[in-house]
Amino acid sequence: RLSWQAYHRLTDIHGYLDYLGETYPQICSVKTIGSSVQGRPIKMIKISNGRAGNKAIWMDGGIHAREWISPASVTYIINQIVLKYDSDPLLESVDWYITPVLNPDGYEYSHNVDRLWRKNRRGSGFCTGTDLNRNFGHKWGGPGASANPCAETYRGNSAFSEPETTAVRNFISQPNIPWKAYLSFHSYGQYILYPWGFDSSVPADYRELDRVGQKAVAAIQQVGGPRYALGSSGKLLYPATGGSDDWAKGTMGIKYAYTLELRDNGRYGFVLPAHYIQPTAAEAYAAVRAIVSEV
Ligand code: 0X9
Ligand code: ZN
Repeated sequence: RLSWQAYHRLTDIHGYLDYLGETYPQICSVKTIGSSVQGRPIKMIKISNGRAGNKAIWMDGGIHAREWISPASVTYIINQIVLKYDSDPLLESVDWYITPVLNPDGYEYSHNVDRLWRKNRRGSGFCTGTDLNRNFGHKWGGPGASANPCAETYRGNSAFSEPETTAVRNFISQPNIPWKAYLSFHSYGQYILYPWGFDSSVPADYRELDRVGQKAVAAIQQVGGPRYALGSSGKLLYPATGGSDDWAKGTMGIKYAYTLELRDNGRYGFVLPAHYIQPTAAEAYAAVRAIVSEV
């Protein structure tokens, strides 16, 4: 129903999730976990055989509107999980919670109006939008997140001021889900990043995050991908507060929190030609498998 040779619009992606829910009702259920500023649904697919003792894994894509390879790769991963679920013990041992487009308004805006739009679509006029990856509630309002609504990294009015981030908080905060990993998909730069992002310090267990990250780096190379760089985002990139990964680990206590910055290395940047979807998504899936098998 979806192809991975072109980038798709929001309704096609959501239609694909609904199709999976209808076609594989024993393992797939689709839930709207919230609505965007402009009222679009934020859809999440849960893939599970309902077995007690499964690990819970969260994945999101499309926090940043222009990073089209992220929803494309996350939907590819969904497809792989569903098609191979019965024949793969690794996939079956997980309850997958996956939201391919966390910023649906921004995603549509990047298709309709401004290909390089990053933020959500809060407000209107000259300075629109909040950077959702500066709006999560761990060390919100610190370095690397602007108080200026005109900035690309505007942090919002307050932590979780946006319905898109609130939807994640509400879902993840539910009791009795044994979260093991939180994986957020972005582009570009070919990085596997772990906390902290808020400054250049690292968590006490960073060696373990690095060990598992190395497995992901190796898995990507094994499927013919490039060598992704691995490290804490505050060191490898820049300090930036209010990210989803820091909140997942720092506030929610989810040990394995990663941001995957997919292709490319800057040649095309955010405007990655569609023929790169297939290899990029395949290496993202390999990285996910490597991480999940270690957590
Ligand atoms: O700056 C970001 O939000 C991410 N890079 S992007 O080019 N996709 O915008 C990196 C986020 C890393 N994590 C934290 N800073 N917490
Ligand atoms: Zn991003």
